[in-house]
Amino acid sequence: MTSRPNTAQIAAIVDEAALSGTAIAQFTAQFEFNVDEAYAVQTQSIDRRLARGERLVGVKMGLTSRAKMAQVGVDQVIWGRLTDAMIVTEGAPLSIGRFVHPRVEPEVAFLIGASLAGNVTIAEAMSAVEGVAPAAEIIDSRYQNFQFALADVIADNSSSSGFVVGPWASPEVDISNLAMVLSVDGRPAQIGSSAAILGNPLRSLVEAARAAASAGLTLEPGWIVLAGGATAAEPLAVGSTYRVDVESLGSVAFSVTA
Ligand code: 0L1
Ligand code: MG
Repeated sequence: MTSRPNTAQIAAIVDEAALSGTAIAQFTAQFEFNVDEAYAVQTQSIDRRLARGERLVGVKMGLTSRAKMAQVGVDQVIWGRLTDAMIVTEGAPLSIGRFVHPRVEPEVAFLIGASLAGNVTIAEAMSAVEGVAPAAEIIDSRYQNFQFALADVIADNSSSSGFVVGPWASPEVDISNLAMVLSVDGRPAQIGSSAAILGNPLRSLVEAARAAASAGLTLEPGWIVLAGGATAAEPLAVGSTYRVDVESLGSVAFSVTA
């Protein structure tokens, strides 16, 4: 173990790794680093983005399904912040030149219609939702070999990198058990159910309200909450097209360029 940098210095390291698309070593392999410190780092790294002009547009929940936990060997629900710079426009090609080793996973997105924060019930969470949509999250761990421990991934804004959201549907749609398929170049690569997301993606929204409040944040009207991947993620390859279909909600697709 070497002497450790402070949280602001660690925030600068993860922020610069994300900006330059350069892989870094896990912090937990170098010094003692706990979850509270990791969330402090996440806040400070996002503050650096906001200082550069980015805007907070929501929250992502991570590792909300067993498939996701198994893929990365971390078994706790985590969260991160979404900024406008992470928005991928549907239909526009996504250039992955700035990423380290990007992957994509099928998700359900919530559009927040009324402020939500703290310990809320599923019914309260539901009544704050203006729309639900199929979504794809592009994750990109900044750690070498996509390997990390819990505190590392939290400090890295829970691998948040990009997201694309399909058409908004009515919040009246029952999203508790919808078939979800992630296709690569027209072939199904991952098949799952929205029930894999904490039993019901609305539970993930409840967790998002609690998590945001722990950092002094409120889920604001107009914000997006990504409920988490229903299946393991697939690596992105230049020239390929990725599509997420969610039963009753529709689909969202994007293509990848260098
Ligand atoms: O569920 C997720 O969005 C994943 C968060 C971090 C773990 C990963 O990079 O796969
Ligand atoms: Mg995700």
